Amino acid sequence: YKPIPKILSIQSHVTHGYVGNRAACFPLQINGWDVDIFNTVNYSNHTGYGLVKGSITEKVDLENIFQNLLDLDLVNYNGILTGYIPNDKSLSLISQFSQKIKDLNREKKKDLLWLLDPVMGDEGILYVDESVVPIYRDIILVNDIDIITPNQFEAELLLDYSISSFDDLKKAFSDFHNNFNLKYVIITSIKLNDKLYCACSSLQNGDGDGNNNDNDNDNDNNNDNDNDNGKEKSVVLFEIKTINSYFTGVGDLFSALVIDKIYNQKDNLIGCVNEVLTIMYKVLNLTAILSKKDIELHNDNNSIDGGKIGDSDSMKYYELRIIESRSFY
Ligand code: PXL
Repeated sequence: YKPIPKILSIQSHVTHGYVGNRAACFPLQINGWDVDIFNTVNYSNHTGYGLVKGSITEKVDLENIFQNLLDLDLVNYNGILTGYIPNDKSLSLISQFSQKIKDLNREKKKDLLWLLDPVMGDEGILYVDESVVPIYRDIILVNDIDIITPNQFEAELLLDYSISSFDDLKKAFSDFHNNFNLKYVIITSIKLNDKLYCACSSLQNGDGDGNNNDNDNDNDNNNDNDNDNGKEKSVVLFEIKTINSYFTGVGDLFSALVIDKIYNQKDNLIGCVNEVLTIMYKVLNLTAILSKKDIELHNDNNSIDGGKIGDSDSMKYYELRIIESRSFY
């Protein structure tokens, strides 16, 4: 008997729609994960609607819940996935508890993968309190995080410089590996020379047993092996086919799929990202098709063309079709 893998997913909950835990948990469950769900906020809907009601999980509840999981020895996890965390206080506590859980598993000779998605915002707009920015820098420095998945805006916030050329991108990966001590880094979306890419970089110990191979994705644009502090750095860019709309929760689904794939095929970051991007395209494509159909069905004026941040009338048609996409994961 081999128990199914267990993961603790620490993200937002929304009653309506699919971001945070609502975007991540179902795909993980479909892939056979036993998902323990911690909700960092309990909101009506995501912040892109312009109007949000609900609450942030109080510090005292957060501490009590995590401490009780520890006291009852319920933290036998194979993975921790941290996403949307609304402020600095929650973030500090969550990172302390996550590190404690990682240490406890290590004592039991169990390797726990921690994927940290530094969810802060997108395209220049913050959707958490700005107090989290310096705390994310600190906790990535001091904790044993295996993978981070910032988008371009979040990577720039963490590094405190803009990434606007391929040279900047190379420097960004070097800084993440060397200064932040990270093995796997995925910049989930980045615009360079008017093209959209997903860029990933992994460190190997220079013994060539990792994955420096070409992969079979047509998107594979640039495979750049570099030497970082004596370790091989393998950088790959995937060009992304864009769909003309703003979707929310895309990064949350992406990170959930990455931790699933990397858990099942360690050291093959490039292959995993390749697989995940293929799934993401199918999900976004289906979402766009079904959004259009819903607008035709329910809206008298068919002028809505894409979800716009702050505009609930359009946003409500562009929730990710997490359930309809169930065969893709
Ligand atoms: O996908 C990021 C995200 C997660 N959770 C909540 C959000 C957003 C983005 O708007 O509002 C509650």
